[in-house]
Amino acid sequence: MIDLGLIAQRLDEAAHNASAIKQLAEELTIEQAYEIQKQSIDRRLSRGEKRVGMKMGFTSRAKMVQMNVSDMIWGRLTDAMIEEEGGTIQLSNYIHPRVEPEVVYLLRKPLAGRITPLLALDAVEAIAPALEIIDSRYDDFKFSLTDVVADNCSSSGLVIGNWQWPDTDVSNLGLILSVNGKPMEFGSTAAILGNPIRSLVAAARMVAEAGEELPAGSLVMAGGATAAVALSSGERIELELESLGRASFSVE
Ligand code: OOG
Ligand code: MG
Repeated sequence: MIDLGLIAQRLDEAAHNASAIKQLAEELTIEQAYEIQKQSIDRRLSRGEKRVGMKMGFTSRAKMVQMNVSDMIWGRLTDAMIEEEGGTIQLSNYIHPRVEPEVVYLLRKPLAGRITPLLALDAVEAIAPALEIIDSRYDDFKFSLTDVVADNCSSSGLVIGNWQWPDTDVSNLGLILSVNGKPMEFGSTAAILGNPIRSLVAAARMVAEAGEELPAGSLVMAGGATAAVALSSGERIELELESLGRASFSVE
């Protein structure tokens, strides 16, 4: 018998203490991996954190190729993960953080189950440019699909730019991720499943498969549009997203 609770504890402690652990030796099913994720996030909730939504992972080819994983995955977001837009993060709070450009949806209605893109859009209150800070708890950022699911999909932080109206067309917007003013990654929101709204559709389906729903007020991160970039101290990270705006933070 695999002790899922013990693995959840090890992953939670690794995240809490910013210290890496070895890749899991156990052969997990995907259901067991999601159960570990749930239990490790429950530990955070019992320390007073609040669920604020969901993140989608591997919704673009760029991310699948970079991490050598080819299935869509999802993780749970808590309020403690939200970093101030334009603020500064401390590198010492992370193991080996990376940043990636995303878009984030804010829901005005609950979503769950099989829905059309039109229905998904109808539930959107606002859309914003976002930066996700991912920080795998595994040595060298190396993992299998079940390892990364158990580790809450490397979820660590998010920075949200200004909210825009939900009718803003985000299907194909150019984006630049720069470090200290130097462009590092170029891309388009179309890299996210052809249109990021499809990520919201998938989020509603996957959350329902887990017996949950996305309540009104949830944030849904659509997934990285380009490969992620490793962070170092002294850097200023900025995302410029055509017609949506910017999001930025500094690393100390
Ligand atoms: C896993 C998380 C994937 C995304 O946007 O595709 C993800 C990882 O790359 O460590 O956040
Ligand atoms: Mg991401």
